[in-house]
Amino acid sequence: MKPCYRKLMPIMVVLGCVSSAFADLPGKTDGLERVTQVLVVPPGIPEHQQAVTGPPRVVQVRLVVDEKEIEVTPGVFVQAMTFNGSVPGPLIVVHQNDYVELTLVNPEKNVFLHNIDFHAATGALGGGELTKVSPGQEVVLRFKATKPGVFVYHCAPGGPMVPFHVVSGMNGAIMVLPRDGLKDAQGKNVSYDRAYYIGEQDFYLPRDTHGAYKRYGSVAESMGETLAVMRTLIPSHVVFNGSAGSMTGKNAMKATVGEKVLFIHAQANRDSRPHLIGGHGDLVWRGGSFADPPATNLETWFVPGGTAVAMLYEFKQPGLYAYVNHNLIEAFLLGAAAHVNVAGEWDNNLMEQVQAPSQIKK
Ligand SMILES: [Cu+2]
Repeated sequence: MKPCYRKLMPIMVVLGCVSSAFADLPGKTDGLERVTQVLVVPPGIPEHQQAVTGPPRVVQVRLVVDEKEIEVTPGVFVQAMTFNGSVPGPLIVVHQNDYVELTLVNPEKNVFLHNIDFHAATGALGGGELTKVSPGQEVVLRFKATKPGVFVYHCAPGGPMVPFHVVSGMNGAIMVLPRDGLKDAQGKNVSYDRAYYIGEQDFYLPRDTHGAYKRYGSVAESMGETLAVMRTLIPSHVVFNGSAGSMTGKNAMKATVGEKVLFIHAQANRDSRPHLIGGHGDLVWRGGSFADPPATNLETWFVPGGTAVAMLYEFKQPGLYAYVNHNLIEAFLLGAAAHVNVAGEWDNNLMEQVQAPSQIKK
């Protein structure tokens, strides 16, 4: 078991702890160790241990709401609402029975009221009831992460604002690891060498009378026409990590033959069906639950809307893999596709081009 995979994930920004931003707050957690988790931009995941010993800890995180414009595809923009400026919001990683202590900040520059509903939390609409912050306010919520698994979080301010904020980008995920780490289908310990976090986002961008996507000056200005497109249930874009191409070409994920890679796939609003072209879901924690044995050797796995799911695959061949939503229209026409560049030695036993394309023999 690797205590920390800082060395294995050079592309993922890892920073030290900054404890001064958080106060020691009173409550049931008196006496527990408090740590600050530095959140990173997806597909990166925060520095963490895969298994821990000792008592639960209080993990302090900070999410700042940022209402900002994002370029979904070249020249096409959405007035997005985000946690910490990215779509999806950053992944939080804790262990079962740790306490998550979130500071949610809604800066004065924003227009809307926001909050957060953690599917990993118990009570008060996942915390949504206790975290409503108007522009210029901040709030602190503490919850105990009792269920192991990967879970969605999202903004849920009420009424039509719930889907509007979610499909404007206000969603993310939290991974609650079992304290002794992940287990395979036989109950044996299994670890990962890398992990990537993929947030799938459906956008509903209005068009003008010529069919071109409209660009708005603010979220408020875009709201009426966006809600009208949302009511059709037909997304204009389905993308990974906020924009088409955010994880392809030079932005591809990386791995090496022999590495076990954990893919955490979240979709807060709509069903998805990830598939690794040329690979498999060696272990798939269906519904995101780490309390149940993982399914094995799946070709495609299901992510019900409002769920995060974890899949682990050990790469066996080098080359370029496509990681897609296997609704292939959504993958190839709407944007839900990523790449994994895998280094290593080719294994002719697993696959070989026996004869190159040539003229048909008569
Ligand atoms: Cu919101």
